[in-house]
Amino acid sequence: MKITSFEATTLAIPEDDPLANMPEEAGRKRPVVTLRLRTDSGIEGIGISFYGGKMTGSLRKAVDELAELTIGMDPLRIEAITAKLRAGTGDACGPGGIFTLAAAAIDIALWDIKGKALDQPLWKLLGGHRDRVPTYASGSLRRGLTDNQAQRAAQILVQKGFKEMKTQMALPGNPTPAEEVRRVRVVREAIGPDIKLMCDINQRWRPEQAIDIGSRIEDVGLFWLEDVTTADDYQGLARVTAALKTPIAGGEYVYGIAPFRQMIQNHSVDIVMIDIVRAGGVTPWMKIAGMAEAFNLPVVSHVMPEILVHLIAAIPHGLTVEYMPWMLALYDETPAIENGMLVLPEKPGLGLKFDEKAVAAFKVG
Ligand code: SMN
Ligand code: MG
Repeated sequence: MKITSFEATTLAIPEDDPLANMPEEAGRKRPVVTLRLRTDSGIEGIGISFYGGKMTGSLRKAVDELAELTIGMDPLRIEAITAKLRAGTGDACGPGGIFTLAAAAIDIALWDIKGKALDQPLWKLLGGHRDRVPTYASGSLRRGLTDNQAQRAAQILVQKGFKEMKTQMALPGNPTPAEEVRRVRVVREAIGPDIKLMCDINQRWRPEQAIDIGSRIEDVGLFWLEDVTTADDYQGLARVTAALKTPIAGGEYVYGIAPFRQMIQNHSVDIVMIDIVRAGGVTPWMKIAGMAEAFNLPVVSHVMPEILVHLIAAIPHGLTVEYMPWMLALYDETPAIENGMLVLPEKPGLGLKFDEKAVAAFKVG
């Protein structure tokens, strides 16, 4: 089989909140680059990338330039293609940054092709550990909400059947530790003791602040506290992880494979969160997951549940899938949630098809 052509598209997807209907800012849009990789066998693989922000034009250009290099290659030889992409950039544009974000779109599309060529869903190709995985509602219980709004949103998520959900601290303004603590307690009270509750700090605290506030809320029983300080302060993270009983999660901001070695060897986190786009695709994501397994650490996903559900289901130490609904509108069908669990698709590859009407409506380039 050979790759014959590709088509990249730049989209702007509305930033709505389909889970609790409390969007942060009406009308705001999130830029995304999608990729279709076509082969001489008629099989087409789909990939996606984002985090380009105001540099999305550059990301799109990088996807176009890297995809061009794959023309004529066998899509089943994913490592050979990755090596060509790296060599093609003179090893000068990675591992962090746009090269990795763009390479992720290609790697994802290649795995979609492989699944379709072998007529197997991706989660089975990668290990097939489970056919259902826990999932948690994300994106709704944001730090910008008032206590009342957060309470209402949390109750809506419980009513919708979610058994796990994530909120945020590091509230806007200059909150006192007591105000931070109050917010997470408000959310816990709204959902009761049996719902798993995670809390994301998005790198906004100092390590000392994380230890102070984290120790005041041990009784809230958080399932994890996420990105408590700067993502590459591996020693600072390790101090927080050692000081708190609450498990510390991190890794979504880390690019490529090698920095995870520092994160894991330094005991910076109890739970390894791997972002598929910043990792560089399915292939590096699985390698990082293997590293975590060797250190007896569970792995969790970051955004794009429609894709990440495959990876968490594939491995024996996958903990839960972040149900961040940002991109669901792009596809004609996405995995169902039954009894708080995501159900793995039986269709080959990613099991996803772009909804052509949605793509046309969001297309900006
Ligand atoms: C998050 C950060 C950036 C983009 C999407 C989501 C957040 C999360 O940290 O973990 O959901
Ligand atoms: Mg996060």
